[in-house]
Amino acid sequence: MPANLPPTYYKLKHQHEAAKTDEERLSLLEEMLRIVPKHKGTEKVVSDLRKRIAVLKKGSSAKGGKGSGKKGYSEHIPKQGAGQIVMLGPPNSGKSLMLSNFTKAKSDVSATPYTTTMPVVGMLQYENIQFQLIDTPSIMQDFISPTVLTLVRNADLCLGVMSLASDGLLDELDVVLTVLNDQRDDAEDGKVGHLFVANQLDAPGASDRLEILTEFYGEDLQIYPISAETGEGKGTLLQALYNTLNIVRIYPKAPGKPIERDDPIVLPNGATVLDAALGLHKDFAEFKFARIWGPEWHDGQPVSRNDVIYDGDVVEFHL
Ligand SMILES: Nc1nc2c(ncn2[C@@H]2O[C@H](COP(=O)(O)OP(=O)(O)O)[C@@H](O)[C@H]2O)c(=O)[nH]1
Ligand SMILES: [Mg+2]
Repeated sequence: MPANLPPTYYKLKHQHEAAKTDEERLSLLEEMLRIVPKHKGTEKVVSDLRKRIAVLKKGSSAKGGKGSGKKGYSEHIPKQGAGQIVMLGPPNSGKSLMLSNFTKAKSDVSATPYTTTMPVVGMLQYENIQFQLIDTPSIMQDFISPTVLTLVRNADLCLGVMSLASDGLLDELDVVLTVLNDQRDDAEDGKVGHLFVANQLDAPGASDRLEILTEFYGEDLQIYPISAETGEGKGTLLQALYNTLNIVRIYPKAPGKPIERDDPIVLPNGATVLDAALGLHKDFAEFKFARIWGPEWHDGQPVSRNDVIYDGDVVEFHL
């Protein structure tokens, strides 16, 4: 019986085949298991995934604490979706609750500090695209795991997660800023963007602490007050994440077919018509001509391959 698996499943499967470490494999298998529709036709796939996950889990606990050789997560996590966003913050700021409440992934949430010991990946839906959101082990003054540093360096965007329930808020923010500044010096292109959330807006005393935070940092940092618990502020945050990632969504249109805006090609801001063609498929690189729709253009106007396209444009390629 055909399983009818969603395209994302095959994408993950492909990444799983290319994965270099058991940790990567495990997290991809877990993600596959999460997204597989559960019905009669997928029973075999599901049980196979469960078995493989069990085997990998056993393997990693058998390796124990010391273990020689390379351990997975000091390498980076393969990027998925429209941008990789790495959360960074002190213990108990609510990183794991954000991941659990804002994505389909689950990360252990607990009032016990340092509950999160490994990065956890989830997909964060924004309109018609998804960002990859990564929960990380908490950082503190004199210890940051090398894993977290690697993730920060490779991220498209870092999201500092602070807690409005904490009296140590300003000191904690100092630690996060130090890490971000150090990493920025090391990052290859020197510019990993960052935003902050002031989480736990629903906690007692939160608005007083937010006022203090804004007074000290409101001019220098982009700070978004949210509650991972109630979801307050989430919409504004998502919009800000999209803007800071500096990407555009382009909609391909087949000749003679109506314009549809459900399945965009995501490209960096400043991308050209040729980039959009390549984003669609490598065969489109040789297109004969292209027409475009959008506020910057006349409807259906011909464009050349080096023209820069804008967020929301619709492009029709003729081969
Ligand atoms: N009231 C409230 N509690 C929160 C919020 N976010 C996290 N918490 C609580 O804070 C504690 C730590 O959360 P967790 O996500 O594990 O923090 P992490 O260490 O940053 O991953 C847990 O008890 C959560 O339930 C929030 O927005 N509002
Ligand atoms: Mg956590």
